[in-house]
Amino acid sequence: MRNLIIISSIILMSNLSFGADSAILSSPANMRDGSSIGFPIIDTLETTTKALVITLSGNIGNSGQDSVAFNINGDCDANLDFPNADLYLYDMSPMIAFNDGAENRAYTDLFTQWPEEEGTFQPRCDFTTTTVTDDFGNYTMVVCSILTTDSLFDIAITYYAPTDGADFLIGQYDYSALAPAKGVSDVFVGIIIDWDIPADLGVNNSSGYDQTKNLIWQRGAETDDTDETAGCPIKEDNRYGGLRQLSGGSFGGWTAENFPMHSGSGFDWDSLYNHMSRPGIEMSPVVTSANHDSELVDLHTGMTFGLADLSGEEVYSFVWAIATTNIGEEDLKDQLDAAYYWADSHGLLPPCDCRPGDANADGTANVADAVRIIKYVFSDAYIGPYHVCSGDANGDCSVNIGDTVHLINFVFKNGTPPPTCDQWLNGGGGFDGCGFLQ
Ligand SMILES: [Ca+2]
Ligand SMILES: [Ca+2]
Ligand SMILES: [Ca+2]
Ligand SMILES: [Ca+2]
Repeated sequence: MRNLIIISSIILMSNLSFGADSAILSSPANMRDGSSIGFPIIDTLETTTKALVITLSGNIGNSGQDSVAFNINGDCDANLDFPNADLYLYDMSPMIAFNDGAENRAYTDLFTQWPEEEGTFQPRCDFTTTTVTDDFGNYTMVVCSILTTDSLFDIAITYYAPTDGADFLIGQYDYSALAPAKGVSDVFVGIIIDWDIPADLGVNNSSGYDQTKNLIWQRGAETDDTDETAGCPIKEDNRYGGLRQLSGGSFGGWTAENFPMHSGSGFDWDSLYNHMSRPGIEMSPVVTSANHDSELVDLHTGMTFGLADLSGEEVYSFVWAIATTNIGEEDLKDQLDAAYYWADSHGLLPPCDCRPGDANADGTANVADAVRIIKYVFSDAYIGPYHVCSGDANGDCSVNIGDTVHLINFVFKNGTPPPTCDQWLNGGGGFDGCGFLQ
């Protein structure tokens, strides 16, 4: 049965800057008719040179609204068959999925479903915007909260937009269950982005990932150099949009064709649930140099941050960052490394919680983990939640058969135990330290 929700606000369309200009009025006495009111465009969040539409319902980008979509200043595209090819981030939303015992359920606000469709979010508040200057520089912080349309789950959202040189956006999602959902233990929580990285062929993209950094990117396709010679010197395959999970170890992620998971009439919720509940990273299509041009399609990126136990009063917090570039993969990675250190220096990342050697994430490091590592080496079995740290029993910052040997020696021959999280991260106890939690 569907709960009837009446949203009590009037939202004025606005694309203004922050602060007092934020054109939102709320009234407890007004009923919104979802069939006649457009998607609430709330504001424009700005980093040093880029801007992005944010809305009160959790959606970002809002279908490339007004081309305020984390584009690159001074970008260009002479592909007249696709004149909107200056968009980078078409649409983005948090997502949640779980099985209620009878069926798979999922929620997202991708592709402007709000507010009439099930499986999506609605605003709980107006944005609260703060401009902050601290020891590390200037940034804008925006806070709001959203609710699933069946009133089961809440997501408190915080955006951090540095404005003094940095061009990444950091977001934090705090997931919790409301009273009707207490007792729901296995909830997949994550984020979904329809990047439309400009390509010579529309928005057909390739994709890739760096699992050690929980980073998934999409890339434009360079198949035609006539636009470059005609005055737009930017090669499409130097254009990237990337998403990196900064806190915790990623449960899984994917890139996939927008269809058929989302048809013109809405999401296939089973498909979204199935994507979210599969550990590890799946790329589609798998792009090789041989098929680079012909296999490309319009992709989106999904990332499942983790499996949350929301049965009590727990709040699960995850921090992520996005960035775009038109000068190549290394710049994208540099921006997202900078985002990691920005988040760390601002206290956004949780304390060290990895268990090196506990490759199967069951709480202890033992023979079962040695078996899991062998399966990983030979058949790419899942190691997590931290892809490197969780499997790295001997603390040398990589996962291989040496970690199996280390675990066997530890269990059967009274050998050296795996490092603690802090030793793995920072060194000590005979371990060199690996730098940051991977
Ligand atoms: Ca896309
Ligand atoms: Ca080109
Ligand atoms: Ca284990
Ligand atoms: Ca190792």
